[in-house]
Amino acid sequence: SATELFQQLRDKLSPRGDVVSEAGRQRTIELFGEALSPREVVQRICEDVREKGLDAVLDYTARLDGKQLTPGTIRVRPEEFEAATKAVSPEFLQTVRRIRDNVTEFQAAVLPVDAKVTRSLNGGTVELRQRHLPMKRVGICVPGGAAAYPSTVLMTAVPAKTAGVPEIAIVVPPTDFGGYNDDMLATCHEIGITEVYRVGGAQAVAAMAYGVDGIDRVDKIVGPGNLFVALAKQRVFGDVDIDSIAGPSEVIVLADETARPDFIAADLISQAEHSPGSGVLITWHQPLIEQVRAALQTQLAKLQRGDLAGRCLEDYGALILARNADEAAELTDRLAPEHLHISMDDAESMLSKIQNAGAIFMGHFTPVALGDYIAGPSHVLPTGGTARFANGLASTDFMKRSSVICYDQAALEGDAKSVRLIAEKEGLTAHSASVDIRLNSTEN
Ligand code: HSO
Ligand code: ZN
Repeated sequence: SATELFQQLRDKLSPRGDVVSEAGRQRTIELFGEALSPREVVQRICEDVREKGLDAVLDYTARLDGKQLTPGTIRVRPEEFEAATKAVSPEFLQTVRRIRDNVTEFQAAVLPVDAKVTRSLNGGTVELRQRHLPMKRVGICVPGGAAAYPSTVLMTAVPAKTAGVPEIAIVVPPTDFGGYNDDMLATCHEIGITEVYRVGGAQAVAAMAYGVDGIDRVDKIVGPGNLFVALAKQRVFGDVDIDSIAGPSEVIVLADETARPDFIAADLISQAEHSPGSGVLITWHQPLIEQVRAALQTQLAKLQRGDLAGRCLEDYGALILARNADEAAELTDRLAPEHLHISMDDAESMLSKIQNAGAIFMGHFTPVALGDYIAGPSHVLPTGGTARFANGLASTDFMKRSSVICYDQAALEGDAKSVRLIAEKEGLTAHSASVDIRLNSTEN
C-alpha cells in the first residue's frame, strides 16, 4: 500500500527511523575502530567538540571530509566572497536578488504581530501584552555533499534576516559543492551573510551548539543535512533550539480528470530526482494511472538523473486509485506529505478537505519547483509525516515571544483574594505573602 511504501522510505532514510545504510555503517567502523551506530558516533563527536573545541572540529573535518583546515581557513574570508561574486554570471546574481526579494516579501507578511489586552479591575487596570523579538544569533546548516544548494541558503537565511536576526552563521561542508563553491559563496555575499564556516556533519552542529574558538555559540540551529547532521541536531536540542528534523523529499499529487499526465509525471520525477525522494499520485480518475505510468517512462528515459529518480520512484513511489475525492483526501491527510500538489481545475475544493501538508501547490501551473526556488515560502518543510504537527520554516521561527504583565495597585487588590485561594491550595504561602505585603504596606 502507499502508506507502507511511504513508511519504508521514511524508516530507511530518516533519522527518526534510525536505520542505516551499509555504506554508513562502513564509515562508522573506520572512524572509531569499533562498530557504533550513527547515534553513538554522533554522541562521541558532540562530546569531543564540547570538550576539545576547535581542535576536535578540525580533526573531524580532516578525518571525515579529508580536508586539512586551520583556524585561518575554516572561515570564508571577505576576499573569497568577492572573488566568488566576480566569478558567477550577472544573471545568476540578478536571480538571487529576485528570489531574495520574493522571500523577503512573503516572510515579512507572515511575521507575528504583538498583542495587547486591557482589562478593568476593581477601578484599576490590568495590561497584558505579547511581545516578539528576533533571536540574537542563529546557525544554518546547508548541505554540500552531492550538489550545491544556493536555494537552501536563500530559503533559510532570508527568513532569518527578515525576522531581524542580527547574527547569522552558515556552516557548509568543505567541498566543491559547499564551502568552495562560487554559487554558494556568491549567494551568501549577495544577501549579506558574512559568517560562513567550512564545516559539515555532526561536528558543525556541535560547534554551533556549544561554541568553539572562532565560532560563537548560537541560539538556534536550522537547515537540512544528512543523517549525522539530523542526529546531531536532535542531540543538541535543549542546549539550543532546532527546527524540525529533515528527511527525504516527498510529494503527493492529487489529480482528477482535468489533470495532464505529462505534468504529473514531471512533478513526481522532480521530487524523486533528489534521490532519495518519493512521489505518489493519488487519483480517482482511472485512466490517469496508465497515462502517468507511460509519461514517466518517456520522461525518465530523457533525463539527466533519470536512473536515480527512476529507482527512487520504483522503490518508494506509487500510483494509487482512490474510490473518490474524499477517500483521496483522507489518505493524503494520513500520509501528511511534505509537498502536496493539487492538480485539478478546482483545486480549492480539495484544499478545504486537507489538514496535513507542509506546502500545497494549487492547479496545473504551480509545479513544486516554484516553491523550491522562487515563490517566497521556504522550501524547508516538515517531512516524514511530521506535517501532522510541524511547520515549514518561516521568519516566525526566528522570533521569540515574551508576555508582558502590568497591574496597578487597585487591580492587584482586585485579584488578591483569588491568588491567596490558589496559593493556599498549592501550599505556597510565600506566593500569597508577595501580594499581601504590597496591600498591607499601602494601608500603613
Ligand atoms: N525539494 C527540496 C528542496 C530543494 N529542491 C532544494 C531543490 N533544491 C525539499 O523540499
Ligand atoms: Zn526540490
